[in-house]
Amino acid sequence: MNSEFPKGFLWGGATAANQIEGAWNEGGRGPATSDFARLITKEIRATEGPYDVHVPHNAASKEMVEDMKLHPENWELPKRRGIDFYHHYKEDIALFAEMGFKVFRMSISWSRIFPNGDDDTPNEEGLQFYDHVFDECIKYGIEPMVTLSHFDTPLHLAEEYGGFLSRHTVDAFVKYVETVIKRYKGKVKYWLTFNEINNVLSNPFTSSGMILDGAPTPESGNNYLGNWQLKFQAVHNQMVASALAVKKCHEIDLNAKMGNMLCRLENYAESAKPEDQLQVLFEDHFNWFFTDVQAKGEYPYYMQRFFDENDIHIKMEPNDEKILKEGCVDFITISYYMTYVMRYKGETVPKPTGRLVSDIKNPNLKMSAWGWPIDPIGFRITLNHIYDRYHLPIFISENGLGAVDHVDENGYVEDDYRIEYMKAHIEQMHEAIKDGVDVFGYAWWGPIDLVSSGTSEMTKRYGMIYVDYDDYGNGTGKRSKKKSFYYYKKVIASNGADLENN
Ligand code: P53
Repeated sequence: MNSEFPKGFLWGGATAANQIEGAWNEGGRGPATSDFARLITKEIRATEGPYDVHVPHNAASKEMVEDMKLHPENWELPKRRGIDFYHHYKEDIALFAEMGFKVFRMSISWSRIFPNGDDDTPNEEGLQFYDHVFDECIKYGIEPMVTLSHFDTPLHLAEEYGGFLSRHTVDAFVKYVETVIKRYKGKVKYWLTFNEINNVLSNPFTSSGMILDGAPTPESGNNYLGNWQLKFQAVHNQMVASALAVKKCHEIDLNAKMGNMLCRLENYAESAKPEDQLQVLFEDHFNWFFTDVQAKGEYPYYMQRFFDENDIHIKMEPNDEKILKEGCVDFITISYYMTYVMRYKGETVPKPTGRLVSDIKNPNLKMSAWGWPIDPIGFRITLNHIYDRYHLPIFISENGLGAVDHVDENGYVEDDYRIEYMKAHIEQMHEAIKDGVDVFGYAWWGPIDLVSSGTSEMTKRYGMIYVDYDDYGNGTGKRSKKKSFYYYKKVIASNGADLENN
């Protein structure tokens, strides 16, 4: 038997409001960008290309959003439905408690609190909903960890201000943050600012509320994606918003802590050629950049040359550098799913790819059904790299496997593939802890099946709890336990000492 994990290790699971809640127009909630992210099925990917070049998941025009408002029947928009957590939260949290969760990572839907994002007063019904959710968690001794913004910018801010391209959105965000931290003081100890903040480079619409003037096609969507000037300006504004959120958090609640959230991309060189290794360095910079600013409070040296030679001019306000310095996060969180392979592109000065899944296959790794390479050892490597760089406590805010499940008539799924993935990653996380890395918790992504972020599919299931809905919202919504439910329960009960699948 292995030794145990550190005492008080926070085992649990992670979700996001836009992928579980549904009830998109109930309880006074206003529309958010996620309500306009269409279903991208396998068939669509086969004809139109990989999901991360798609509109309007990653980019949307005013015309497109208008059409979705006027003719919703022409579009399949699953995030509006989620898994109806809004009406099932008691049942779902009870199931998490049965697995022994110590932490539940979730997000607040900003437009449930401020329907337009920038209203004068908050929506009391929205505030009450999260009171109920947190109370339910606390009842079972589950610590809520709350993401303030997880890919669902209020639509009004996107349409009228271009989302985080505008400082108006920064001000609105800070007011929202102040409102929820005050309201939930004593209930919520762990906060995260922006989910996968680096995702603005790939999904500027859903994550930052950036909206196009002209009609996008997959092609112009890509051109837009290549507009680094706009994207790095939005990133800057989000960095400032994040720092201001940290400051507010510390002012309001001395017991609360605020973390970042980075989609961690660990890159390998395709060969031992120095040029390939140089490409790794370039890509690493575009990943570390976000956490360097959020954890060290200043722009890293390596960005200046990239900005200069690509004609990128970040507009800063007089106090911005001071704000960044004063708003460093208390802990680091990452999502970890896969690793990437780099081949030299012949550039002296790099350009970020803005892609979420590597084009170059790693022949040494198996892939998920969605083409995501599975790399548990990469997890240990990445944890060491992060700790070496920041020396801050680390929380795994996401790790998981999206797979096609075959459910039997009793709602049971024999998901050994998911158990194997989980086991291998927990083992490597344990190795990292033994290496000396300070990891204080682990949240499995999607402990209950939910709508995929990238493709809006239900078919891409992550859960240990099965939810009876298909991609089109057909089904009873009934919850049932998969084999992995019992496995994770055992892992938690033994504090990670018993990882056998039996
Ligand atoms: P889905 C791409 C690559 C890595 C992480 O993703 C990503 C994405 C976005 O598609 O996002 C995170 O649902 C994100 C979650 C998301 C999860 O990974 O596309 O924080 O909201 O659901 C898994 O399979």
